[in-house]
Amino acid sequence: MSTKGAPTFLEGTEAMTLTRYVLAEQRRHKEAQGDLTLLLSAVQLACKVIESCVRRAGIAKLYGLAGDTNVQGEEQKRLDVIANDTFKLNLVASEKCACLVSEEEECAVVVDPSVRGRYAVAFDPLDGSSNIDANVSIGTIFGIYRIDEPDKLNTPDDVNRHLLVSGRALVAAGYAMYGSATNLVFSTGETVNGFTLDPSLGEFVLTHPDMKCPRRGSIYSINEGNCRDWSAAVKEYVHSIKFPEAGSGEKPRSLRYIGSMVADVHRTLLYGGIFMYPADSKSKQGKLRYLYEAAPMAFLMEVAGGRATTGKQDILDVVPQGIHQRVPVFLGSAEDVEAFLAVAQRHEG
Ligand code: AHM
Ligand code: MG
Repeated sequence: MSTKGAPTFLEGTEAMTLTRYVLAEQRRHKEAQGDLTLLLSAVQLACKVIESCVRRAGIAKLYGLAGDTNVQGEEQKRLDVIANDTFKLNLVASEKCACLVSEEEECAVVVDPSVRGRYAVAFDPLDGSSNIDANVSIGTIFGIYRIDEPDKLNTPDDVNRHLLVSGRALVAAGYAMYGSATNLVFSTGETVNGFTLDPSLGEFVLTHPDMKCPRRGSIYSINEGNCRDWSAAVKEYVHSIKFPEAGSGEKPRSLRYIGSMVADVHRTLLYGGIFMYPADSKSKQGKLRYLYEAAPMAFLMEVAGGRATTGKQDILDVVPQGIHQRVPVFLGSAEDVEAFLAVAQRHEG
């Protein structure tokens, strides 16, 4: 075959990398100033650094507790602390952030005016901490908001006014999953795209363009150990999918529960089904935090055609009262979430 006149590429360089993708998106939006592009580069780099620490954790003796507890009263693992510092340093260094909220920090971090940008990022630097030492998939979750008046972040009230807003204000959200491969899935609201880290290139390559959550799935995902404390609605719904009515043509669903939200949501996005972390009689608000767990995942799920609800309202419509607020979470295939909502609404009466 003649290659006369054709550009020559080194092997691998034709791939649509995350860097190229984000630049192409910036060019498509004529009004864009490139700030979000630079911020996403910082997120990408932070995820690569965290992935490298996760991969070497056993050898570099990074497993185990850091000896401290975070604002949720949970023991911090060494990797939790490393991931938090990595994310924070990279975001601040981008000079595109005005403030940050992290699962591992009690208060919002306001960036010094000399390097302050116009975005807020809420993140869980290493989600699924209980799985770290067992080498089970864990991840990083992030949500990005625009701050209209970054120079007016002077008091805690200013910070709350900008941060305690519904997930509908998200301009981008995503997660990295450190699993058998490392994925970075993100959206700026039009499509959800999944990238896989090619370790030989050190680049995230587009492997899952325009991800769509199937309308219906055959998997349910919930910590069944909490069933004693569930509401009557959750008990009834879970029973109904395990014991479908005779003659309905339905088969009992399969249970898959990893205990890392990132991994459970990633599978739900790909295969469909429903992921649930409900409120129960012991945890009245549920377990998952709004700004850096529930809202970013709900944003991705809705863009991918799925649904995400607290059981009473769409997760994206919740306006949190505090930066670490928890909410009940039911998300996944639209038809499965709607079947749960039908049961929940009947119980609400
Ligand atoms: P973490 O942020 O401290 O890791 O906690 C959140 C995690 C989620 O990844 C996961 O969905 C959930 O906690 C699992 O909780 P449980 O062990 O109660 O089932
Ligand atoms: Mg978490």
